[in-house]
Amino acid sequence: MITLYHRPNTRSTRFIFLLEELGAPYTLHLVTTRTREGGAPDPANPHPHGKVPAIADDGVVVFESAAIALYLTDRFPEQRLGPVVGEPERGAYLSWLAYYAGILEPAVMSKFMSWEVPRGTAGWVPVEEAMAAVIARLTQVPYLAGERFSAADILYATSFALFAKSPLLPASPVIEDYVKRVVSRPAFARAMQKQNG
Ligand SMILES: N[C@@H](CCC(=O)N[C@@H](CS)C(=O)NCC(=O)O)C(=O)O
Repeated sequence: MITLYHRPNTRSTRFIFLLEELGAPYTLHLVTTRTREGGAPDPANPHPHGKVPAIADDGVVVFESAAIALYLTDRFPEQRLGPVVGEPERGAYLSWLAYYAGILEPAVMSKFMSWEVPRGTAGWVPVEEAMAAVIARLTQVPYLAGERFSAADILYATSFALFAKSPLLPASPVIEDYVKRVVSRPAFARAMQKQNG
């Protein structure tokens, strides 16, 4: 049984989406976190900074979105939501999962905070350059790992959906179509219904 440490309307909601896609047995453990308005981390949350998401799988703790996505798709391979070791698409899958945490999120936050990204020293790039790479990929193939939907798409498309009307991300019909493809999945609707616990 998987326990998802979760606060509604946060990055942990996308893991209800993934768990629903996987048909995995799970329970939600609602926790508090810091927010822009205040709030405090919940001591029950195993994430080292009290952030969500985190999961526990019969005592095995995993935190950070990219790691949780990989752990869960490896743990439930029969649903084919992440290419496994030996499949050629595994390379793209791992790369785009790591890119999400290491480049896309810092790029979006840099723009949000109006930080100039120091070229040549920062490990990430300005958001316009990151989005150009994502758009180039999604122009070649329908999903980040290739022809098949994967957990990487849950991370990216739910983020893009959140920023759909914001000037943080450049407008792109490629991204709009991609978001539609992902959020029209029935598991997304189930996640939205279940996310309040
Ligand atoms: N790098 C983390 C980010 C998680 C994160 O920042 N989650 C927010 C909610 S969307 C949170 O828990 N914030 C509380 C805090 O920063 O203390 C991941 O990708 O899983």
